[in-house]
Amino acid sequence: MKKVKKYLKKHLTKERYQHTLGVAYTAMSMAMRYNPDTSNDDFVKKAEIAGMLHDCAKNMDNGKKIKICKEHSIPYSTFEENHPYLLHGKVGAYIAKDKFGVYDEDILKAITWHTTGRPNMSLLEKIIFIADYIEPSRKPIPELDVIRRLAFEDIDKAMEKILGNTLRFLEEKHNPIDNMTRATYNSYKHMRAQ
Ligand code: DGI
Ligand code: FE
Ligand code: FE
Repeated sequence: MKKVKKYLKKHLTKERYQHTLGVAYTAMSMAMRYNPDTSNDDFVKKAEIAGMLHDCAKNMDNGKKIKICKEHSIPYSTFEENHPYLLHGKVGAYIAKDKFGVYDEDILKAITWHTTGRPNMSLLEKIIFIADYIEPSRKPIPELDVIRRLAFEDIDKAMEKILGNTLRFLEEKHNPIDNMTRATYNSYKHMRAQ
């Protein structure tokens, strides 16, 4: 973890580093709450690693992100090509693996999908997605108080609410929306309708 922290301090802005620590601690708290095997802390440790690394490629310039994707055959959509900031998850997972030897697929997926989510997310993926949204240094967002409570009470409801609010926010700002973000939202909405 020392090596990871050193890398992050070098490559992230001060605010982004602070956010990263907040996500890691929040993810660990949620992992303690939802730990599928309470006889050990493996899951909590995974949440810490995923949280620490989720935004490791956030401050990388867009050209470099595209270059890494091309060089390492990481598939990306035309939408992502036109909005390369959406690629920081995929590139981040590559760095986690290549630079820090993280091979756990669940951790790599949690990093990969933390921005748009995806249908059928694992528990760890949901935890990172939610921790990213609710960590203590997040600027005030509508309904943050409700979502923070839901995060520890009903994780799927928290997912649905975050996705719904994110889509509303993007639509209000007339920002284009990635199909994956919409697909993720629909999957949680349907889950509730069943
Ligand atoms: O990297 P962070 O800022 O910590 O958080 P993030 O990786 O979740 O990125 C958040 C931003 O991504 C937020 O402003 C909403 C935006 N976003 C999420 N889905 C989409 C999207 N932006 C566009 N244009 N389209 C999407 O589908
Ligand atoms: Fe991010
Ligand atoms: Fe983040």
